[in-house]
Amino acid sequence: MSPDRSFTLRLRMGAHDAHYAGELVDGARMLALFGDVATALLIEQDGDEGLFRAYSSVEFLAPVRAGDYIEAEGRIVRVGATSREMIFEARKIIENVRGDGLAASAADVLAPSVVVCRARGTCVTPKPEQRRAVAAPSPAVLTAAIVGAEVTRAQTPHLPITADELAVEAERCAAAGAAIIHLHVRHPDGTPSQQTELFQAAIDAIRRRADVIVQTSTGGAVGMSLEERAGPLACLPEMATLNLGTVNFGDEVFQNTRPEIRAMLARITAAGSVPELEVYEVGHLDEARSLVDEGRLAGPLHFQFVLGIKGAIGARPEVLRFLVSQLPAGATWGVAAVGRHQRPMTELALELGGNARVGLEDNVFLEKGVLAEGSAPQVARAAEFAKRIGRAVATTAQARALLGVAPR
Ligand code: KMH
Ligand code: ZN
Repeated sequence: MSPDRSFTLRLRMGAHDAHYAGELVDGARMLALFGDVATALLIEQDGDEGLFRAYSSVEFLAPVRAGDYIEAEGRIVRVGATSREMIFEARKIIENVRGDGLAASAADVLAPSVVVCRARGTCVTPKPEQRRAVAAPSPAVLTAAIVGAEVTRAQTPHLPITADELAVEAERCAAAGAAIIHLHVRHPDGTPSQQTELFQAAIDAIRRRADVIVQTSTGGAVGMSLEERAGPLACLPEMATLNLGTVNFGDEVFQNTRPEIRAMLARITAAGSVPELEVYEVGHLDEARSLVDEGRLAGPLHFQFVLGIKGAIGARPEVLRFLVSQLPAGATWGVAAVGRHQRPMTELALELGGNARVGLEDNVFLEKGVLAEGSAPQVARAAEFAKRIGRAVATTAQARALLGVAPR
């Protein structure tokens, strides 16, 4: 079973489940549901029911009463030789409405659903009982967005600006586990630029220090023309971003009209660059499908879910899960979440089998109130997390193979 598959049970809590006063269902009932979910996951994974060994955390977050419908979902997040670590979530999707003047049968569908319990635990399938070979999870591709277009030296003194500074930071990030450097450049005064010459100088400086995939931005900064934004493509970068739609970007508008998207894609293709498809809203996935249907884009498709930009889609676990559920078959994906969302979304993406982008472009902090000393410490933390959950960190060569970037 791939680490991005889940199993879900939906059932109604009956009067016989209500154990406490006020028709309250005991928390242990949720754990019994997780036990059945875990068993199904183990059967899919190993062809055996396995055994539940331990919960490492359980949180009860909202009451469950007789008459409620519960949806219990689990997924395997780490596969060891015999251990299978899992995460679980139980949600209330329908509840009876109790109130004066209401019929006893009154009930509501809850939208959004209410999370009633979350847990993490480990199951074991002894070797002799395992009836299938365990497929190794794919290595995690880490991207470092080391500068961006918006962050200023006033916000963080650790922002690299010159070609040499960008190259030193790229080398540190590569050593920490990054296979891709998402690159913007700046004029000497720190203002954003899409000039070919500045990109070429930065790419050359990076190449002298590190073997990484350089992915140039074609987003540039809000307000730049299409022509200006295409500047780095003259450097024939290995990868380039393709922004799939117009969104509010804070108080500004990041414009990517449909004709502009098509014109930029044509230039990316002409440069021989592999596009990374930047998704800021759900409909952008449909735009990618249109580009495939129109014969402008061919697989393997690689998506980046950019979450938490003010005015666009939020950085929440259920949002990420939904976006992943809408991916075209065979696509690879990553998450770039901004600000305080960077760490939790990175970790969820890695648990769901995806990839992640960190770096000062999206978040200048390492911890609350503690500036990151460059992007490398954020990369190192993501790499440590990936290894802790049993995923290797992709080398640059592995990332090229996974993303369809020609070997250098
Ligand atoms: N600076 C943002 C307006 C990209 O690199 O392609 C757009 C951006 C996306 O950074
Ligand atoms: Zn960018």
